[in-house]
Amino acid sequence: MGTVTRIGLVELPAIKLCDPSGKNWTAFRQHEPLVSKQILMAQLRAYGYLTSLINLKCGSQEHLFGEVRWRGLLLQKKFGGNSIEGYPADMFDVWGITVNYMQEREIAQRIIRYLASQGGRVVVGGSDALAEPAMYLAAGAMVVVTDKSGAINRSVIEYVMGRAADSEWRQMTVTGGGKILGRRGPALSPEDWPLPDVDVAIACLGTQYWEGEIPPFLLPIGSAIVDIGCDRKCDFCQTPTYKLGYKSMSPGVALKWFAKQKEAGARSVICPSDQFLGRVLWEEGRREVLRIMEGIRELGLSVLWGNGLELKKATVGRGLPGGDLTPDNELCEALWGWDGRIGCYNAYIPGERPVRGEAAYQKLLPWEEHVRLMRTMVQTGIPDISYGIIVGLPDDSADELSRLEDALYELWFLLKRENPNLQFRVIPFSLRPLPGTTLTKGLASEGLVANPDPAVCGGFWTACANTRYMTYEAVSDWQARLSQIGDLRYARHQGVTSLLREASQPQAIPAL
Ligand code: B12
Ligand code: SF4
Repeated sequence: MGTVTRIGLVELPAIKLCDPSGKNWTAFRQHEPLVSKQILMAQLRAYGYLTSLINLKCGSQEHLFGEVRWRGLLLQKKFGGNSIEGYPADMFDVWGITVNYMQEREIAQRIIRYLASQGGRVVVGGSDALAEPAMYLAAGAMVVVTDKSGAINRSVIEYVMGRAADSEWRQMTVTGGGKILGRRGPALSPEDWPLPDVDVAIACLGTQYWEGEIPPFLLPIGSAIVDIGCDRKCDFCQTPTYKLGYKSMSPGVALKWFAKQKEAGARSVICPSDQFLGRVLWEEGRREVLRIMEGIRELGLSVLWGNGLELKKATVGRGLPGGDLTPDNELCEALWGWDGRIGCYNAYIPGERPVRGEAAYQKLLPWEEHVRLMRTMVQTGIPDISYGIIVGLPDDSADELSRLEDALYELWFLLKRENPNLQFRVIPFSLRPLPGTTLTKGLASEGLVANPDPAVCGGFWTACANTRYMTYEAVSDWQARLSQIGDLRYARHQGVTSLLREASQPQAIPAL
C-alpha cells in the first residue's frame, strides 16, 4: 500500500505598509474567512491527499521585509503573523501556495525561495501566478498552475510526486526546473467542486469582514463561491483573463455549501462569486437566484455580498442589451432584503464610475437608473452598504472628480431619505494596474504608472498611476477626500488612518 501524499497549503501572512509615523497605508486583515483555501482543501482531500492548513496570518508578530518610497514617504513593508522559517520543508511532500493578489507577490516569492532552498516541492496557483507565472518559477516553484477551475489539480500533484505524466494539462513553458501548467480539457464548474468536510469549513471560518463591522450575532463568518467567471469584460478586471466563460452551481449544490457553513457554526456567509447574477441571463436562472436566496433564509443565515452584484442584472431587462432598466423588485427583495435578523446585512456595490454609466463600463446603469436601483435596494431594509468607486482613471481630472463627489453626496442624501438608519460608506479605490488586463496595457503604453512596486500598485490606498490630467499624488488626495462621504469612514475602519490626515473635514449630510 502506498503512503498518502501530504500537502501543506499556505495561507500567506497579512501585509502592512507603514510610514515613519507608524501609520499603515494598506488594508491589514488577519481573520477573514479563508475563501480559496476551503475550496482547494476540500478538493485535494477528496482526491485522497492528506491536506493541512498552514495559516501564516495567525500570529501576533510583525516582520520587516522591504521598503518603498511613495509620496515622499518611506514605507516599510511588513507582514503580520508567523514566519515560514518555523516550518521544516520536509513536513509535507508538497507545499501549495496560492497568490491571488499582486500585493502578496513579494512575500509569496520569499516563502517559495525558502521552501525550495530546503528541498521542498512547491506548487503555486491563484490569479497573480496565472498572470505572471515566470516570476514564481524564478523563485523556485516546481509548478505554476494557470487553471483557476481546479480541473488539473490532481494531475499536477501526481506529476510533482513523480507518479504521472499524463496529457490532462497543457504544458506551456519550462524555466529552469519548473513548469507552467495550464488546462487542456474542459474547466471544472463549481458544481463539480467537492463539498468541504465540516472540519475544513470550521478551519476556514473568519471573524473579520473587509467591508465593515459585522455585529457579533452574525459571527463567525463562512464563505461560499457558487459561480466562477463572468460574461462581462471590464478592462480593469482579471476575471476575463481566466478564459472560463461563466459557470454556476445549481441551487441544490449551492445550498449544500451554505448548509455546510451553518453546520460549521457560521451565522453569516460571504458569497464572493465573480458574477453571481450571471445566471439571470437564462430564463430559469432568475428562479435559481430566488430559490438560493430563499434557501439561505430557511437555513437562518445572513448573506454578505462581499464582491458586489451587477446592478444592471437586477433589472426587469436582466442587463441584456436594450433591456428594460426598471428594478426587478422581487429579485431586489430576495438579494438585499433584511428583516432585522436574517437576509442581507451588507452589500458591497461595484459603483466603479456610476456617473459615467455605459460610457465607462457596459455593466453600469445610466446614473438615473442607477440611483433608482440603489433606492429600491435600500427600501428592502438592507442596513449596511459599502459603495466602491474607482479613482484615477486615465481621463480623470479635478473637474471630473468634483462632479463625482457631488453625485455621491446626492446619492447618500437620497438613500438616507429612504432609510435614515442606513449605514453607508463610500470606498474610493485607487486604480490598480492588475497584471494581464487591458487597462494595464493601456497605462503602460501611455507611461502613466508612476510607481510600479507591487506592494504599492496592488493596494487600493496607495495610488500609483498618474492620469492624463493629474499626478498620482493628486489622485491620492482625492481618494482621501471622497472617503469622507458616508456615515462610516471606511479608511478609519481599515486602519488606514493616514488618509484622514490630509482630508478636508467631512461635509455634514444635508438635512432630511
Ligand atoms: C474572494 C476574493 C476576495 C476576498 C478575499 C477574501 C479572503 N480572505 O480570501 C476580498 C473581498 C477581501 C477581496 C479583496 C480584494 N480583491 Co479579491 N478576489 C476574490 C476572488 C473573487 C476569489 C478568490 C478565490 O477564492 N477564488 C477561488 C479559488 C478556488 O481560486 P484560486 O484561489 O485561484 O485557486 C484555484 C487555482 O488557482 C488552483 N490553485 C491555487 N492554489 C493552488 C495550490 C495547489 C497546490 C494546487 C494544486 C492548485 C492551486 O486551484 C484552485 C482551485 O480551483 C478573486 C477572483 C477569483 N475568481 O479568483 C478576486 C481577486 C483575487 N481580487 C482582486 C482584487 C484586485 C482585490 C482587491 C485589491 C480589490 C477590491 N475590490 O477590494 C481587494 C484587496 C485584497 C487584499 N489584498 O486585501 C483581483 C486580484 C488581482 C491581482 N492579481 O492582484 C481578483 C483576481 C479579482 C479581479 N477583479 O481581478 N477579494
Ligand atoms: S462584471 Fe465584475 S467580474 Fe465581470 S469583468 Fe466586470 S469587474 Fe470583472
